Amino acid sequence: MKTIFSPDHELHRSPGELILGEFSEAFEKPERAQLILDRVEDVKLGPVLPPEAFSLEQITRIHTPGMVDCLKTAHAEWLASDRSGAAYPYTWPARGMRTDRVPREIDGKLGFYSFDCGTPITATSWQAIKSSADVALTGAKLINEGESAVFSLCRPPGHHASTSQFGGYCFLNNAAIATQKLLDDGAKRIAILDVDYHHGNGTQDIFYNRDDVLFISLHGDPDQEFPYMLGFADEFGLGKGEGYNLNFPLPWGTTWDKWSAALDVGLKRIIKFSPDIVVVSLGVDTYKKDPISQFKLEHEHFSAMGEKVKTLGKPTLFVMEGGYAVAEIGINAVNVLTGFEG
Ligand code: Q9C
Ligand code: ZN
Repeated sequence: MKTIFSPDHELHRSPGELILGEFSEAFEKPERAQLILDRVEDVKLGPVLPPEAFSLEQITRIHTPGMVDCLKTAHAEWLASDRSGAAYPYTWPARGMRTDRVPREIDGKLGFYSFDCGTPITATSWQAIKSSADVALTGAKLINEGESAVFSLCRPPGHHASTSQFGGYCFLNNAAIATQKLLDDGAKRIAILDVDYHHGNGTQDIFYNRDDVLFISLHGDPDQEFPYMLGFADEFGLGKGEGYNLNFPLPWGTTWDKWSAALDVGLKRIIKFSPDIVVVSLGVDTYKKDPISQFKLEHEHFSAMGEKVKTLGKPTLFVMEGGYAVAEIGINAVNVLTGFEG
């Protein structure tokens, strides 16, 4: 399997995040991508290729121009307002407030286009964010050219980002952008399988009204876990999209037997949908030693996960999402890929 990777991911480095009431070291850090790449090379998964640079139009198929512009210019505006360090939002449009206009000042704008305070923008973040989307788009292009599976080693991750809000360490929704390209290039139906520990709220929201994209997510119950306000079992899609969204919220402590039973149900739904292509939002924060997560998957379960996805028999694009047990992130992520390859 080919891997798409860009060293530009290093240009995004969060100075820290607010956790348990304290400003602490960020979990989403550059070492993650490097260790996954090291493992790809160690097991000789296949060639590692750089991304192609795609036009911004491919990104604005999913995200609003205003949001994209904010990601690009926020840090310069931050500095121009006499700040230093990374740009952090701190206030958001609450119920009853105006969302029909974009605030003029940087603090208002950051709040308008985000939904949490854990996703700061540095001077060089945009280049990393754009490269991550290009990594996903290049993977999509290779699938279109006939590859049966590609690994887009994206960083920063994407599945929490919606059409117009970044958050949860995510800026652009790489999996959604790749999915739209696959459709634009001729696919009729795409299934997105999100196995990250956290609900892919951005991806769900982006495709919630559509029947050409089936979104399936297994994740920590939002009654217990981030993002708390989406990802429940009664969210089935709306309008044309009704029946094309399926969530499996699972409790803290979930082990492979329960997790894989839910996956089997999700896979059955995918088979019934008969997609042309499967996009996997590949987070490995379901691992038992993940520092911010509460599932109990072990190394071998990631291989078994890949084997199960393989049974779909569809061209498959793997898009890297979360996973914060950094020392073992390479083993877990690449086990899914080698499990898939058999
Ligand atoms: N106490 C992804 O995995 N905050 N994003 C967690 C923990 C946000 C995770 C706070 C977690 C976002 C792509
Ligand atoms: Zn996650």
